[in-house]
Amino acid sequence: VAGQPIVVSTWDSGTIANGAAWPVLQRGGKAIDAVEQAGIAIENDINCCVGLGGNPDRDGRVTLDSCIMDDKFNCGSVAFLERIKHPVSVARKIMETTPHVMLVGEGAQQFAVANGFPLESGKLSADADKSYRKWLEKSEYKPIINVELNQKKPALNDKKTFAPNKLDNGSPNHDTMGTVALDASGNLSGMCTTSGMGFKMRGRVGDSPIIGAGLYVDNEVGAVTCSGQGEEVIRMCGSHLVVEFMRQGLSPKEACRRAVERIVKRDPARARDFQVGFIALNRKGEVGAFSVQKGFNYTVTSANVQQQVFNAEHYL
Ligand code: SD4
Repeated sequence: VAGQPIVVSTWDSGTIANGAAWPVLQRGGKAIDAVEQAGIAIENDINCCVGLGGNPDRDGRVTLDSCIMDDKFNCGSVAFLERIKHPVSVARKIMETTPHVMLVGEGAQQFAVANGFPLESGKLSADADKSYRKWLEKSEYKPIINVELNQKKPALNDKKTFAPNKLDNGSPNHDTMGTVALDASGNLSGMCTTSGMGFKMRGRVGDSPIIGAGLYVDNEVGAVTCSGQGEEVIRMCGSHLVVEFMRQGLSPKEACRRAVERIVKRDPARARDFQVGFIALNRKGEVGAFSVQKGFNYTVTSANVQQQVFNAEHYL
């Protein structure tokens, strides 16, 4: 269906991503180009959770995960990639020029360098360095739910202690950028890019570079991406699950809600300690989102809404 282009990104930092994607869509460009621009823009931004300025793993090294998918099930992905500024573009290069979908670690870096991506210094950003030093004082691996929960825990009667929800630099921990877009020709694409959970084990890979987990696009149905505790998303094939719910006729929001419900139901008590939030865009240009906890938001840009941040409804 040719129609109105639209781009949707996770979190309110989605304004940066959408800000780069929208001009591409507005001039009639392709969704795949729009989402790549979204990824590049947020990877250029210095923040806790995406790109080389993000928080390191527990050995003090920043390792990046990203993937991209177009309207024809073409996809590319990188994981555990170090010292390369634009993992989303490396993922696209893998998609377009190799017989593979996914490259990781040293091999991904070698491929990137061979394709002209500069090898950066590997030095932590000032904020990440500060957060890492602070983290080393206790060296505890505690995923953080999200910034809004800083003031308020979900209504519970148990005595579980929650990790603080802000890093020392004031940034939310969960800030993986996922972007899905529909272009004027009616084609969908998506991308996801992240530095992963801060202070993760070395070698840990989350959902964000995994096709079907952190991102999935089926041009006949819709495009979905997510943010949050990657392990919980991987075990349910989260984004693919949301696409399949939409295929069955559910609205984007209801499809996201059903996937969240699946994740929570596995262990409702444990679900109080993590966040997962999905965003979905169907081929008609309808948008929906849903999260486990309060505090997940997303940014929508289209000719209709201009650019707006919405709070997602949540399960708990
Ligand atoms: C991960 N899903 O590595 C990512 C984390 C995230 O904002 O969403 N951070 O599990």
